[in-house]
Amino acid sequence: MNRRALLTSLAVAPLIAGCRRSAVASTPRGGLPPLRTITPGAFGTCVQVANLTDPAWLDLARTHVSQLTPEWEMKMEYILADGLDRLRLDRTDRIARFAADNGMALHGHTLIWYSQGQEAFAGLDNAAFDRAFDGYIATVAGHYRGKVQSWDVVNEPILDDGSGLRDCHWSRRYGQDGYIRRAFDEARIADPEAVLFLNEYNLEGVPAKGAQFLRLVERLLKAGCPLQGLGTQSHLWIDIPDGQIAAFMHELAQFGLPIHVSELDVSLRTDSALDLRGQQYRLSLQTARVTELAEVYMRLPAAQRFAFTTWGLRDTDSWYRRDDKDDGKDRPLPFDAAGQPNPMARALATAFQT
Ligand code: 9MR
Repeated sequence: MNRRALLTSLAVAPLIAGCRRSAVASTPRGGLPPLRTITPGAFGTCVQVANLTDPAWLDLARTHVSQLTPEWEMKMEYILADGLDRLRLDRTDRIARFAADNGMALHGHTLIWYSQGQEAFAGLDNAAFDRAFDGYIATVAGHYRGKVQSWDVVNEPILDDGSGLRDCHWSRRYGQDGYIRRAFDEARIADPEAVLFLNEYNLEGVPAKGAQFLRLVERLLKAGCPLQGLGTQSHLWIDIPDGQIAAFMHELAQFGLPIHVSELDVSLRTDSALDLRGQQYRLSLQTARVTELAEVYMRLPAAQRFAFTTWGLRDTDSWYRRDDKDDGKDRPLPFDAAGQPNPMARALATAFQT
């Protein structure tokens, strides 16, 4: 298949080239240069409104970050918590203001996700469902027009084992490709300028899922879907075989579209209680995974290096540290609880400066 040829007609690269600030040289801090100054594209993190009143988070973010992704307050779980008639945009408005005030880009996350919206959309007849689906995208993407520069229009459409696409309340109404295409078409209308992404996880670690994603992207583009960017979440794990991350990224790059490493973290945990490998060894494996990802990102053509986002800054900010299995020792993110660089931050800085 010739994905590059397919893409030559789409010419999306110039679209994002203009919205990027050039890297600014600045003084290393604590031995680590501000990541936003050395990352091609943007260096991003996720954010919750609660972070905006945490002085230590603010200091770290203003030093290293040039792009924000709302972690959950821009999802249906928050926006539709009071139902379809009373959209709650207050928290994302605060995040959007903070991003604008601090010269950071805002990445919208996420419009349509299989795991959200069931309750609000339950019991609607077909016509009401269509009005609500299109209306949600029109209202939310319309509200943030000019404030977000990019959107995860559809999140996580692929089954975990890569055997196909998920069946969900959206696919039951519009079909498995159909809901994705409809969401992109509506997002394009609501915000003609934003770069529109499809976002998915475990693409590097589960080859069958990566392959299914590539097939979906190819189908969508052939069908004329206004898909303009590819988000690979990169919730990696330490035992992904050497070379597998780079192999997937090479495939992904063949479309010629901007690539967003959109939610990087690498938990040190493994499933087996019999796994006795120590913390230092696990950190060395984590460094190897992150280095492979960052190095392959660096080898992408400039116009395809959209942004490199970690799913939190400090280990204590991570969703992994909030679940039942957490032992308080995991170090999935670039900074420790005190905001000091972890090996991950140094691995990123090394790769971005090479
Ligand atoms: O980190 C997010 C967590 O705080 C939320 O409770 C959860 C549900 O909204 O989503 C988490 O973020 C997910 C992201 O939106 C999509 N990819 C997987 C992320 C981790 O679960």
